[in-house]
Amino acid sequence: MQSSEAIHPERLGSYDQQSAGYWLEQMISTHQEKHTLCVSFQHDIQVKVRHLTESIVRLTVQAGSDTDSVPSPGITPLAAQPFTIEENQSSVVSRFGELAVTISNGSPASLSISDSQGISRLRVDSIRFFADGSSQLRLASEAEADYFGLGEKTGWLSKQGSKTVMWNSDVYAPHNLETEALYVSIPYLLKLDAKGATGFLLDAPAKSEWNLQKSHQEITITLDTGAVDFYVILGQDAKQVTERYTELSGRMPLPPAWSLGYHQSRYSYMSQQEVEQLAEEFRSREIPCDAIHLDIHYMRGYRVFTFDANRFPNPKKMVGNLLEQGFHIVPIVDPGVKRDVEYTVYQEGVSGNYFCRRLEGELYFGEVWPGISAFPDFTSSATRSWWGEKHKFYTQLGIQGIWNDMNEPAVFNESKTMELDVMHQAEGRPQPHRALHNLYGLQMSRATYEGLREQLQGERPFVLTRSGYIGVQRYAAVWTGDNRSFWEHMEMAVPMLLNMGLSGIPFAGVDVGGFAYDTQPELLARWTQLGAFLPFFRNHSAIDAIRQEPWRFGEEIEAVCRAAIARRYRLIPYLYSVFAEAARKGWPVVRPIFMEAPGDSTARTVADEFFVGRHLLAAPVLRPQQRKRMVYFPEGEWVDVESGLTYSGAQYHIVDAPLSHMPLFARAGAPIAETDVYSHLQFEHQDVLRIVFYGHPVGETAETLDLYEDDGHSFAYEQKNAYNLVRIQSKRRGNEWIVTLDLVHEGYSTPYTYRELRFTGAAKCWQIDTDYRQDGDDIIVQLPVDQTSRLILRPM
Ligand code: MIG
Repeated sequence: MQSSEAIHPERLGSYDQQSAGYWLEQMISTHQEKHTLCVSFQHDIQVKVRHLTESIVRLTVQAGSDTDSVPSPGITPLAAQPFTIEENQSSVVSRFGELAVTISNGSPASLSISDSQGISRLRVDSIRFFADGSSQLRLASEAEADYFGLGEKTGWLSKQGSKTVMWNSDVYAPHNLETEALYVSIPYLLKLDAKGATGFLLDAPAKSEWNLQKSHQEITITLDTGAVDFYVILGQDAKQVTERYTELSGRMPLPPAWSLGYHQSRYSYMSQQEVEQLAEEFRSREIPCDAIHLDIHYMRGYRVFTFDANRFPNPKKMVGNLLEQGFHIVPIVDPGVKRDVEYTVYQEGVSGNYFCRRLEGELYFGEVWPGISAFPDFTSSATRSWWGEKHKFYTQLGIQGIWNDMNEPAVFNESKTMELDVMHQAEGRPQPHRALHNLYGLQMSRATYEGLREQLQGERPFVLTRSGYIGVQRYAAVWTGDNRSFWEHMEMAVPMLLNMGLSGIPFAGVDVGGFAYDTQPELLARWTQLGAFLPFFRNHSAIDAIRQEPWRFGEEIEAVCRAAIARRYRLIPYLYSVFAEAARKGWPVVRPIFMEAPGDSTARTVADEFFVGRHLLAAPVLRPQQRKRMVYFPEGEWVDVESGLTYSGAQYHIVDAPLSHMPLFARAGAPIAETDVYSHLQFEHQDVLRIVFYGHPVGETAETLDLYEDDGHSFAYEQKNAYNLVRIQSKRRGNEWIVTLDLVHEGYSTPYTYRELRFTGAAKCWQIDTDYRQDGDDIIVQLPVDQTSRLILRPM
C-alpha cells in the first residue's frame, strides 16, 4: 500500500528548487508614505526607497506589504528625507541631493543608483526570491572597477576575484585564502572606479554569500533568509565614502590612552605570581607595556565572573599593585555560562530568563570550556543590562578592560555554533538564530561596553572582541582571532586590517608573534615592528606554543622588540591624533596607500605597505632574512625617519631594511607629533610634546596635522569639551616654508607649557625668523601652548 507520500511533490522529478523562485519584476504601482517611496511589484513584492542624506540611500525589497524591514542594531538609524520623484512608463526616479535611484521596470526589474552628473555608480541587475526564503542579488560590475572592504577576510587587498561567506565562525584553522568565513562579518563593499567611490552595505545579520569570482561582469550575493535591505553610499573617494559609511555604521568612541600601548597576553598566564613576575620583567627590562591579559585559566572551572582562589588568591591586590605600576589587567569573558545549579550567574540567568531558549520554552545548552553551558540572549536589552551589571565583579577590583572571546558564538559541535532554531527575543521581534547569528558578538560587546561605561564612573572602558558585525567599533576593538606563527600570516594581516579599516573598524590588530605554532626569533622581531604600527598592539600565544614575550629569544631580538615598542610610544601623540580623527570622521587609523593617493592607479594595488594617518608610511618586512625591500611611494617626497634619506614619489624604490627597525617614512615637511617614552602611557605626566618635521615640504598645498590632546582617560572631552585641537600646517610658498599653528579648540590644560618644533636637518639650508636653538643639524623652536603661531623659514 502506498501512502500519499508517494506523490510527494519534491519526488516527482520536475521540481527544481532554483526555478521555484521568482524575480523582482513587473512594476504595478507607486505611492509615497511620508518620506518613503513604495513601489509594488508582481508577486506581492515591495521596494522601498528612503533617501537618508544627500549621498546615502536605503533600499528594501521584500515580500508582503504589511511587514517592514527594520534596520538591525548594526545600523545607526538616520531619518528619511524628502525627495523628488519622476515617473514614466518604464521607470521611476527618486532624487535627493547628489543621489538618484532609478527603478526600471521589466523582467527582471533593475535598480540603479546614480550621482549628480547622472552617472550610474551601482546597478542591481536583478533580485530573485526562492521558495526556501533565500534570495539573490546580482550587481553589475565592470572590468575597471575594484572592490575593497568585506570586513575581516583572508586574501588580498582587492576583493575582486574572491568568494566569501558572512557567517561569524570560530576558525582555529585554517586561515588561508580559501577560508570563506571568519569571526567578524561586515557585509560591505567599497567600489572604486573612474567615477569615484561607492559603498554598498547589506544589512543582513543572517548568512550571506558573496561571489566576486564568477566574472568581472557581475557580483552575486545570496542571502539565506530575511529581507533584502541595503544602503548605497556615494562619494568622490575612499575617504569620503568611509566618512559617510560610518555615519551609518557608527564610529569608535575614544578609547583610553593605555589601550593604545603594548599589550602582553598568553593562553594562559596561570597564576597571580606569574602575572606579577611578568610585570616586573617588563619594568626591569625597560620594555614599555600597558596591559596584561588573563586568558581562561584565571577563572574557577571556566566560570565567568569568578577568580580561581588557588591560582589568584588576591586579585584585588594584584590589580591594584599593577595599576600603580601602570599595568591594566584585561580578563577574558566568554558568553557560555556553566550549567551548575550552585553557581549564581547560572541561577540568575535562568530565573531572570536571560538565556536563549527554544520556541517551545526549554533552555538551549551547548558545550564550551566550562562544559555544558547556557548562552545569554544578548539581543534583549534586559539580558544586556544584567550581563553589563555582572561586570561589577571586575570593575570593583579596579579592572577597566574586558576581552570577549568565543562570541560568534562558538560551540563545540559539528556546526561550531548554536543551533539555528534557537530563538532570540530581539526586543519583542523574536527570530531564530539562523536570522540573527551575526549579531551575537556585536550585542555581547555592547552589553560589556555599556556595563563598564556605567560602572567606571567617567573612566573610558576598553573592550576587545573576537566577533562582530557592522558597527562593532562603537563598542570594541577587534583582534583577528587564531592566526599562526607563519610569515604568511603576518603578511596577510596587512590587507586584512586595511580592509577592516575601510569597513569601519579602525581599532583592530592581530596576535603579534602569531597565536598557534611556535614562533621564530626573527619572525617575532619583524612582527613586533609591524604590530607597533597597527592600531591594536598585542602579543598573544597559544597554550601549546612556545613562549614569545619580547625577551624569549636572547638579547638581540629583545633589543629589536624594545626599540619597536618604544617607537610606538614615542609616536603616541601622532597616533592618538589619528585615533581622534577616526572617532570624529570614521577614517581608518591604518590606511591603504590608495586612500591617501586617490588618483594613483599603482597605489591601488599596493597591499604590503600602509599609511598610519596621512603622514607616516609603514613598509613592514614580511620575509625571513630580508634586509632590503621594494617600497612604492605615492606622489611627494618621503623621508626615512631613521636614516633621513629622502625618496621621491610616484615610483618604487629599493630601501634598506636592517633587522633593527622596520622601514618607516614621513611625508616630507609634514608635522608628526612625538613625545618621550615612559614605561606606560599617562598623558597627565607627559612633559614634552615635539612636533617633528622630517625634511621640508615640496608642495604649495598645506599638509595638516590636527593635533588632538586630552586627559586620555575620562569622558571630559565629550562632556566638558576638555580637549585641544591644534591645527598644524606646513607648506611652501615660493621659496619660503610656512608653518602655522592654530588653536582650533582649547579646553584641556596640558602638563607642559611649550610645544617644541623640531626641523630635522634644517640648519644646513634654512634660516628661521624667530628664536631658535640648534641641536646638531636640527632647528628647534619652542612655542607656548596657548599661542597661535606662524613661522617662516627661508632658504639660506
Ligand atoms: O578555543 O581562551 O581566539 O585568543 O587564547 C580557544 C583561549 C579559545 C580562542 C581565542 C584565543 C584564546 C583561546 N580561545
